[in-house]
Order: sequence, then structure tokens, then C-alpha cells
Amino acid sequence: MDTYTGAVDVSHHNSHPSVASGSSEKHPKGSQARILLSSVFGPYAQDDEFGSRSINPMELYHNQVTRAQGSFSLRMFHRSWGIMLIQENISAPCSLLDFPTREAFARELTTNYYDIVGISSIIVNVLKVREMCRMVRELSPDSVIVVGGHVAAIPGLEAMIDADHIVRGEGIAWMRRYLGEDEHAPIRHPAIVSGLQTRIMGVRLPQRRGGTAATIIPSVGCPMGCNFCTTSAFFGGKGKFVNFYETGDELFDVMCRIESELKVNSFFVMDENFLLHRARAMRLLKRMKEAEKSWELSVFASANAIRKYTMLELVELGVSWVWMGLESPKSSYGKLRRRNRIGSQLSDRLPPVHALHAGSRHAALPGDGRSGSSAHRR
Ligand code: B12
Ligand code: SF4
Repeated sequence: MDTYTGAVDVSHHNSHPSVASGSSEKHPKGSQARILLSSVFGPYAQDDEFGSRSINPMELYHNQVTRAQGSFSLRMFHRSWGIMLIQENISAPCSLLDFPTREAFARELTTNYYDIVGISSIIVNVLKVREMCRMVRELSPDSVIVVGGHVAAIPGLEAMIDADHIVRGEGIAWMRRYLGEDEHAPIRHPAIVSGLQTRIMGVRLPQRRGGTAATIIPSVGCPMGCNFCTTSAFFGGKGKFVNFYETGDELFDVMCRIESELKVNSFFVMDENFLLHRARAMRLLKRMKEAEKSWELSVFASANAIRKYTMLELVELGVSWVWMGLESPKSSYGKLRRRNRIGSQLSDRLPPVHALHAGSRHAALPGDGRSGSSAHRR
């Protein structure tokens, strides 16, 4: 596994915090340390001291993809996959709280002792992270606090929150190193159902086993390094990314395991630009054909990456859903002048099979007057 991880070490016991890049410090208990990983507390999308209705909503469809559909919008939740991956890839005893309330977080800290409390967050939830650090110091003062996820990209974060370690970039390798475990060990992929509690107009859709795609995370980051791209920058920027599965064979094996564990045949592939890695995708296709797998893949991909494939290859790979961001017409990127050309080339190729649709195009079509998909712009 290639790794990119920068760490800022902040000692709260020291009036002159030491800030360093790349941590070699290890927890004294190593793999015996008891760990709690948590996402930020709810309720979300509230106008309160920790955020607001507009800056920290917590639903992909209702707040982004189908936001214009109002009460007809599709609603569902997604687990916090970053900490699920970390939990699965360390041998230390580790509990995970996803979407806790503040009360549940406090209860966990006081009913069980944890040597390490890891908090995962994105930038908009920084005030919740600050509050959670404060709570850990008060309720479990001997715990080491580790903060990771995109929130770590905030410059000067170490002065805004009271944490011991702020981890920038990939977290599995960092946590393994911190526990004295093998950071290069193969990545075990948890079996993740991609969305939960789907409902529309207040009516819950049945949660049939195998009825919802499984999430697969082949890599984090994107080597294209577009200058506005936060996910690419966070995992090293241009030319860099972190591959969890280098080859189509490895990916195929993981997908077969998850297919049988979750009884799924569709996968939500959470790679920033899955089709960019053509050799891996083509090897996966070969293995799928040999094993007569008729899988369905939902992918994120840039227009240039899609153009590397023939229509037949895309159909055989089972690519049935493509999420492709378009920059806002109001942005000044030169490449937008070529957009209509690329767009029409793609449109010429995509509609005949009725298999693909560009997920966020309806949120950012030229002339719709809006600024595009605010978060998932690719
Ligand atoms: C799934 C997802 C969601 C889900 C989140 C569900 C949840 N439980 O949190 C939903 C759809 C609800 C969502 C909503 C939003 N999201 Co979102 N989302 C994603 C997405 C597509 C995937 C995240 C993921 O799982 N990646 C794969 C995992 C493995 O990576 P990871 O989470 O980064 O974790 C790794 C490291 O960061 C690190 N790490 C993470 N946590 C921790 C903790 C510790 C202790 C350590 C040591 C390390 C560590 O280790 C992990 C393994 O390497 C990303 C884009 C992306 N491709 O990453 C955007 C992204 C995270 N979302 C983003 C945004 C802006 C939002 C919204 C504000 C959008 C909106 N306007 O509605 C909301 C806000 C939600 C909220 N209140 O928190 C931005 C964040 C930008 C930033 N710089 O902070 C991203 C990066 C998209 C983008 N490119 O703009 N999102
Ligand atoms: S915008 Fe898309 S293509 Fe550009 S770096 Fe980000 S994920 Fe890669």
C-alpha cells in the first residue's frame, strides 16, 4: 500500500506545543490500547452553537442530489466509512460510535475507559470536534485524543481544538504505526451496506438483504490534482493517492467476499476517479467475465477517464451510474470553454444504452444558475 500521511503532534501538557510532520510516536500500550472511534455528534443541520441548517446537513440525496425535489426528495443515511476502515484494520480492541448524540458520547466515555479516543470529521463540523475534545478532557482526562479526516486540513487547527494528534491524510497506516502494528499489512475491507433507512415522503423503503449496493473503497485521493480539489489535496495532491487495492485481482477477491457476505450484486465504488485506473478496471473486467459475474457498479469518474473506455467495456463492467461533477459556469476555469464539446461527445455515447447518467449534472448544468454540487464537485 502506498501511503501518504502527515501528522501534527500537539502536546496539550506542554505550553509550547510541538508541531511536527510525520509522527513516529507510539502509544505505550501498543495493540493493547483500548480505542474509541467516533463521528461527530448529532443532531445535524441545526442552527445552534455548533453549526447551522445550511452548513452541516447529513444526507447525500436530500441535501445535495435531489435537493431541488423538496418533499419528493429521496432520503437516506450513510455510515462513516473512514473510521469503519480503521477499526477493521487494527488489532487493538476498538469500539465505534456512529452519529452519537452528545449524551451517548459522554455515556460511552464514562462507562468504559479508553486509552485513545479518535474523532473523525470534515471541515464544517470543526466546532463539534472542539466540543468533543473538551468533553474527553473533562470526562476521560487520561485518554489520548486523535483527530482525523478532512477537518485536519484546516490550517492552524492545533490552536483551535485541544487534541494530542491531528492526522492529515490516510488514517489506517497512521493508526497502525501509532499502535506499533504493521502499516503495510493488507487492507481488510469491511462489508458495508452503502445506504441506510431509505425513505421517500415519510415512507420507509423495505431494507431487503442484498437490496442495497455495498460500498467498496479501492483508494483514497486522486492523482489528477485539480487545483480546487480538496480530496486530492488531502491525500497528497497531484501525482499522489493511496491505493488500498493495487490490482484488479485484489479488488475482485474483495468484491467476491462482500458479494457473498451481503448477498449483493451491486457496488457503490467510492473511489475518487475509479475509471482513471484503467489497467485495474480492465483486469477486474477480465476476472468478472471468467467468473460470469454480472455486477453493477456505481462509480465516480471524470469525463477524460470515461473517454478511455469503449461503450462495450463500460457496459460489460456493469457501470450503470456515473457521478460526474461539472464546475459552475460562474467559475473561471479555461477548461469550461471545452465543456460543451466534451459534454456532447459523452452524451453521444451515453444515452443509447440508457445505462448511465451523470449523477450531479442536474445539479450543475450550464445555465441553471446554481453553483453546482457544492460538495462533490469533480
Ligand atoms: C460519504 C460522504 C458523505 C456522507 C457522510 C456520511 C457520514 N457518516 O459522515 C454524506 C453523504 C452524508 C456526506 C455529507 C456531507 N459531505 Co461528504 N463526502 C462523502 C465522501 C463522498 C466519501 C467519504 C469517505 O468515506 N471516503 C472514504 C474514506 C475511507 O475516506 P475518509 O473518510 O477521508 O477517511 C480516511 C482519512 O480521512 C482518515 N480519517 C478519517 N477519519 C479519521 C479519524 C481518525 C481518528 C484518524 C486517525 C484518521 C481518520 O483515515 C481514513 C482512511 O484513510 C467524501 C468524498 C471522498 N471521496 O472522500 C465527501 C466529503 C467528505 N464530503 C464533504 C462535504 C462538504 C459534505 C457536506 C457538507 C455536503 C453538503 N453540503 O451537504 C455534508 C456534511 C455532512 C456532515 N454534517 O458531516 C467534503 C468535505 C470537504 C472538506 N474539506 O471538509 C468531501 C471531501 C467531498 C468534497 N470533495 O468536497 N458526505
Ligand atoms: S476534481 Fe476529480 S479529477 Fe480533479 S483531482 Fe479531484 S477527483 Fe481528481
